[in-house]
Amino acid sequence: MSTSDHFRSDPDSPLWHLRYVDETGSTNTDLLAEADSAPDRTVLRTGHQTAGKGRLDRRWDAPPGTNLLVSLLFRDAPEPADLVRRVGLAVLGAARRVAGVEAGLKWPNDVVVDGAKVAGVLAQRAPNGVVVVGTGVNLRWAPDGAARLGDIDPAVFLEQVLRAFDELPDDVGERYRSHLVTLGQRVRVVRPRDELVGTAVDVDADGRLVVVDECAISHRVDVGDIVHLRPH
Ligand code: BT5
Repeated sequence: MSTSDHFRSDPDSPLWHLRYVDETGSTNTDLLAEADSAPDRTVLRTGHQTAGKGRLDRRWDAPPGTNLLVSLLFRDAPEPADLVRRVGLAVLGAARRVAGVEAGLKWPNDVVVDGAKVAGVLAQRAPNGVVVVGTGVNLRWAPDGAARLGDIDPAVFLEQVLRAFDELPDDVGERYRSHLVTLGQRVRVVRPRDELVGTAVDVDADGRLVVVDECAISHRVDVGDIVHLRPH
């Protein structure tokens, strides 16, 4: 089944163009293929992905009908890093409203509850500058070691994500920092070619994590996975 609809979170916000398909490969891939034609703020949700994508060619899993799987397309977009922050904060807002759960953000793109991943965000830019940001939010199902928010209708959760997105201030820098549980932690940064251990002290304007290593040398990390370590 495939449906389409429009949604405006309040009278001053632009329309979201909502579409739903029962099954597809990846909602991010689908919207990237429409980068030349789809209107700004197109939202594609699916009940099941057969090739859900994480970062760095990893997979995103969810059994059919269990979780929120959605991608948002933005024209004239700011930096992808800014949109990743916005979507992460919007998922946080929806988790608070719908499930009463206070989630946090883990650099670069995770939403966590008590340290366990409950959602991931993937931003991709098309050659024409359009940015597609996808998120998978665990509602009724989570893999081992991950978290889920509970028996929540994915469509209801999505509406709250879009509302929370529209309520964000123009500059989300401070809000993002205040929810970033990575800051101040001892971390191991696992990068494609090496690892780095240090303390995460800041995120710069480009979204890079600033890590001070044990020799007090400061590193700006743009790609990598973070393991939160116990303090010394
Ligand atoms: C992410 O990647 O966290 C980005 C996930 C984005 C998924 C959405 S769903 C809608 C849209 N369409 C797509 O095709 N993708 C987006 P990353 O940080 O690389 O995390 C991927 C890793 O998380 C995997 O290697 C698994 O270890 C783990 N994982 C897979 N499914 C998971 C789940 N449901 N919950 C928690 N962890 C999961």
